[in-house]
Amino acid sequence: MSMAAPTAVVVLDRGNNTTCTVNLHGATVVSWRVNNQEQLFVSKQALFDGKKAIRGGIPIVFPHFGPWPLGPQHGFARTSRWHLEKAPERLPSGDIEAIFVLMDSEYTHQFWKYSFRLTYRLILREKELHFNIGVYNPLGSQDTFSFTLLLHTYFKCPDVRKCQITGMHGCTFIDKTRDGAVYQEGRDVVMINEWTDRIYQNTPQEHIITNVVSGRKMRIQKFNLPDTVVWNPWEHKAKEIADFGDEEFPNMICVEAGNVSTGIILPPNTVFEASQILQVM
Ligand code: TA6
Repeated sequence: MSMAAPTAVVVLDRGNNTTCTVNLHGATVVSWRVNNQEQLFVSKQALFDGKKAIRGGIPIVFPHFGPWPLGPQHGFARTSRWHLEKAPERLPSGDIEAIFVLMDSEYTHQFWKYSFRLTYRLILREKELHFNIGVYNPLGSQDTFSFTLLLHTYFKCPDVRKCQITGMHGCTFIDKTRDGAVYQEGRDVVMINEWTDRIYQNTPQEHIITNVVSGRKMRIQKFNLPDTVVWNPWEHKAKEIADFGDEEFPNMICVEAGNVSTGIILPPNTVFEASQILQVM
């Protein structure tokens, strides 16, 4: 008798149609519904074959943001099978908590020799989703390693051209649409009306995105994640992405909290912690 594949999806259900769904492939949050309103974008072409990163939701980028000579772009965390360490549980506050873990394995060692342990704790509140990430270099490990880390969040929106993103004014950014040239943001709010792929550095802890789902605002708070990537492939690049619909680019905006400008150096027996809070306003 063949054993059924273990459940690949974990649902945090707070009631009132407020839920968060996590695919164990990459511990990718693939849905966050607040009073039955989906806040995240997942492409209709997204693949769930366990081979490719899921196109949408909140992929976890570790241990390397961007093209990586040692392995897959954006690292292996988003294409690894994570373990559910703590099943969804209601806290005294009424919020729902779940914890996911990824440890080094034969799969990860083919790219990166280091021992590590990633913990990913989600807390679903009434109109907020909290993320706490721990990166551990275990006791007994001989090696110091460095890594970059980012939450690659795809927010859903009716029309990206109407979104305004606060919190970038004065920040230096690397513009990947202009060969990685470095500029300074002069605008109080960033708006998107073309292919946009920018790594804003040392950004404030808070961003607000206007005109997301139902014309609401999304508040992003981030801790120990000093960089913010803003991405929309626009029409031309969207056509080049197989698991992204040609007509989908107006309905998403990636605003990604990360620590990607300089590698985080982690000696043995130490931990790096970072967190993010998303709030529907
Ligand atoms: O976060 C922006 C970015 O680095 C873009 O350059 C684009 O490559 C995007 O990530 C998606 O990357 P992926 O490997 O998921 O196709």
